[in-house]
Amino acid sequence: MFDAFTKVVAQADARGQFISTSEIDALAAMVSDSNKRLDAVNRISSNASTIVASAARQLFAQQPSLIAPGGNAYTSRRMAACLRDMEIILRYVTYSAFTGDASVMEDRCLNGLRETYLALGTPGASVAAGVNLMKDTALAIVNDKAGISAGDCASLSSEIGTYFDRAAASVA
Ligand code: PEB
Repeated sequence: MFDAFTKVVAQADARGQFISTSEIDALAAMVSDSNKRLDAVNRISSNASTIVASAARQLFAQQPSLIAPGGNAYTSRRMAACLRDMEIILRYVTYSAFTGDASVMEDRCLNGLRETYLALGTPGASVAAGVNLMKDTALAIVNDKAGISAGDCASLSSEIGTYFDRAAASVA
């Protein structure tokens, strides 16, 4: 499990070189934007249940067969497992955004998840669709201008978007 700093160290050490100026510049940019990063993580974390519920409602509206008899989210037990899975994935996205590195999510959440869904008969493409819906809601909340001083969050938003994309791609 790396953060953006330890990842750079691991890569420099693998090359047997000092940390490069461009690596330092990239980390300096990250540090100078760190209040935005913490605000974004805080906004996603404190709205997690809204993000999960809204994405799940949209997913089941778009793919009603999931909640019809025989569907993978049919019965309260499977519905609960599905909502829980979406919350777990969202939680690892927030860890990745916090540390600026996806390795915690790759190692502890995504590694083997596709195989788990295959074994369970859970449609991975539908999980990916749910993750994409969470991405839309989460980024809308991150970019909400209300109650915060105006600033450019474009690169942070696109970085956070890549964590959702990775999660979706790993199960699709
Ligand atoms: C991954 N999900 C399920 C299971 C596991 C995970 C290990 C089996 C054990 C259980 O039921 O609890 N667990 C989950 C995860 C981590 C972890 C991400 C990461 C650390 O430890 N069904 C649908 C939707 C989708 C869904 C498409 C979007 O129709 C999910 C939600 N996951 C789903 C369902 C089950 C499940 C289990 C329904 C139960 C399947 C079953 O028991 O038949």
